[in-house]
This record gives sequence, C-alpha cells and structure tokens, in this order.
Amino acid sequence: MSEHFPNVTKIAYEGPKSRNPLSFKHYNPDEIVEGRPMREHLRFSGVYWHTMCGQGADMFGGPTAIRPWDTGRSGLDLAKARVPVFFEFCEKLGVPFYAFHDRDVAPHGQTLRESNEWLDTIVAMLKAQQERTGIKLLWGTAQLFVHPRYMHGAATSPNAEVFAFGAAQVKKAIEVTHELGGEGYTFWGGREGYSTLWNTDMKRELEHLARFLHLAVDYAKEIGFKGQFYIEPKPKEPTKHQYDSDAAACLNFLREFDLLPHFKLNLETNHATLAGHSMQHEIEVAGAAGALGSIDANTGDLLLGWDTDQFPTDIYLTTQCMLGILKYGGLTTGGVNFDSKVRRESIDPEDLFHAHVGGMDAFARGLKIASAIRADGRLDGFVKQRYASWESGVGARIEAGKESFRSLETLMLEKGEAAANSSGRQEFLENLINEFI
Ligand code: XLS
Ligand code: NI
Ligand code: NI
Repeated sequence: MSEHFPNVTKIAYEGPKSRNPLSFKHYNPDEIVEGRPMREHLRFSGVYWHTMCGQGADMFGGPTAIRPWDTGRSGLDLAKARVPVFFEFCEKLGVPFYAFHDRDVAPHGQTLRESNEWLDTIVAMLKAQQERTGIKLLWGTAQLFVHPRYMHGAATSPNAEVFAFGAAQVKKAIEVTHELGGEGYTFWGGREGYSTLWNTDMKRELEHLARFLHLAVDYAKEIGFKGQFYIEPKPKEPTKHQYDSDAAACLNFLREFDLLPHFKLNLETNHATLAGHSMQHEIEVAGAAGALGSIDANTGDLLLGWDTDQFPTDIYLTTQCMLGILKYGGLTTGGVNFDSKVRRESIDPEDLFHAHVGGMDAFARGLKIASAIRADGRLDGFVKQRYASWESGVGARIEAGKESFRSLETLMLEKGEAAANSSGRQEFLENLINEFI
C-alpha cells in the first residue's frame, strides 16, 4: 500500500472501550445484525468529489486544506495523482464502495472529445485500483452544473445544444460506470430548476427533463447497463427552486412521465431539511412507494440555511435512518454514501479519517439501536394496535372496497357517534426510543 497517509494504518474495530480515535468503536463489519453482517447492511461508500477535490474554499475565501499530493500539480497530472491516494484512503478506512462525478475524477478538456479521452485515461486507473483493492463503484454520475455552459441547466436549459451536450456527457458517464461495474447511476438535478419564473417555461423544462431521463434509460438498455438509476431530491441551491425538490415531487414527476419503473430515490439528510422535511419523512415517502434506493449520508446545521454537507454524528438521526431502511427491506443496490465534507478549518489529511470513522460509527450505532428497537417489538406493536380498528368490522370492509358513502352514512346514523379515540402517546414513544439510545 502506498503511503499518502503515513500516520494512519488500517482502521480496525476495537470496541466501545477503545480510546484510539482512529478505530471503530461500533462498526464491526463482520458482526451479524438481523442475520446479515454489518458491512452488508451499511454498504458504506466514500465520495471522490468532497474527499479528493474539496479544498476548503468558500464564497469568502480560498482553499485551506493541506493535501501534499496536490502540490505543484494541475489538470490531468493532478487527476492521475489523486487516484492512488483515494484508493489508499478507502482501503485504510475499509469502505467497500465509492462514488464519483465524471468531472471530479478527470478535468474538463477544451472539447468534449478531449474530456472523454481524459476520462478514459483516469477510468483505466480507477479500474486497476478497483481490481487491486476489491473496492466497487456504488454509482457514477455526470457533473452538469459547474461548467458555465450549464448556467441555465442541462436537461432543462432553454438552449437545445446544451441539452445535447449534457446528453453526450451522460452517455459517456453511463458507459464508464458500466465499464467499472457500477451498481447504480445517479441524477442529481444540479441546475435543473429556475432562478426566476419570469424567464421560465416550467412545463416545457419538465418535459425536457423527462425526455432526457428516458434517453438515459434507453441507452442503458442498449449497452446492457443493468445498474439502478437514482434521482436525488434537493429543493434549492444552487438554483432558487429545483424540480427534484423532495421525494414526493420526484415520485410525482417519475409517475407522470412513466419513469417510475426505472428509478429509485437517493435521499440526503441535508436536502431533506432544506426541503423543510426530516430525513425520516423522506425515507417514509420513498419507502412507501417502493422507491427507497440509497442514501447520501450527511447532515446540515439547522442554524444555517444551506447544504453544509457535514458528517453525520447524531445517533438519533442515524437510528431513524436505519429504522426506515430496515423497515423497507434494507439497502440492496444502494449504500450509505458519505456525501459529506470536512469543515474548512479541518485542514489535515487525517481529518478525512476522523470524519469518516465518526460517520461510520454513528451509522453502526444507528443500525444496532434500530435492530434492538425492532427486536423489542413495543414500538411496532403500538403502531399496529393504533390501527386495530382496520383489522375487522367496518375498517376491514372499507379497506376491501366493500363500503360506500351511503353504507357508511347508514352505519353512522345508526351509531350516532364514532367509537372513542385512544391516546397517540407521543411522549411515551419518544421515551421508549430513548431507552435504546
Ligand atoms: C449536491 C448533491 C450532489 C450529488 C451528486 O448537493 O448532494 O453532491 O450527491 O451529484
Ligand atoms: Ni448528494
Ligand atoms: Ni447535497
């Protein structure tokens, strides 16, 4: 193993009593939870964009991160230098998956042809590293939001040639994802939205977005790419409004345009909260529709109003995520993907490890707690009991479609009043959850 992180050895599980900050206290990949090893439940994934390309710049200041492997390099040389560093990082951390955008792994060329050639060069290196380490590609994606050509959107641009360029870029990104054995391919809207409705034909833009996604589905079929397609909801930032604003909006869009059979959702906590929802809510909405695919594991700062992409450390949050994921059958093609970045002030390469180790442990605890709550059964039992009136009598008949407004009126005229309600017991349930945390 090359040594870009000389102060870090392979992160090992040392158990909750360990005081070694670079060890797992809870993530024990081989430990069996509900019949499966933790590694299979969690399917952790590192992201190339924040981990390798994030340098700590913000709107008010330049890069701060110390990344010795970047020094003195630019363009394709820099891109080449980062590949082994990223895989050393993932290997030492023990994440089985990674994710990337085409333009984080390789730079923009002067032309599409040159960009494609550079991407091919890097993809060959990624492939060799995947083979060396056994680390797999969770999903690939195309970056359709940084380059000025995408200022008005890609699939939803008023400029038809920008749509065409975006299509060409996604075609190539699907091809390389396929080449690398990617288990999925993600669409995040990026600039697919508007800054003002005064200049926007929303109906036409939505139709174009649907056309774009259908072209992607058709092309995947043509080349035999069987990975899962995802849409990642986010309401705003960079645009004022993004069409994929939350899970419900995405599902409605996918249904309207006959795309639902081909897509699942990739949910992200910080996007949920920007949409005015909790991640728990988004997981329920997606899960109930059979469209819970994958999660981008991060969190926001509720005192700030933007996508801070912080590492998840809140056990309450990870418990909610894992309860929802277990409820809907677990992650299959998807994973727990760290779309998270270290703070601008956390400048050392080691900080990347502290951040991920903490996030992995937080999710491992969430998994163990969720599984304990499920084994205990009181929470589930309470919810079942709360709906008991639907198991027989009029409830069962309504669910079976055997009642009408007329028959229900007759019943209530006879009874005069509905049966008494029972308590929702919110505080009792909140306390119950805390027993396990
Ligand atoms: C941005 C998104 C992005 C996607 C991948 O807010 O989270 O990082 O996950 O394009
Ligand atoms: Ni994301
Ligand atoms: Ni995000």
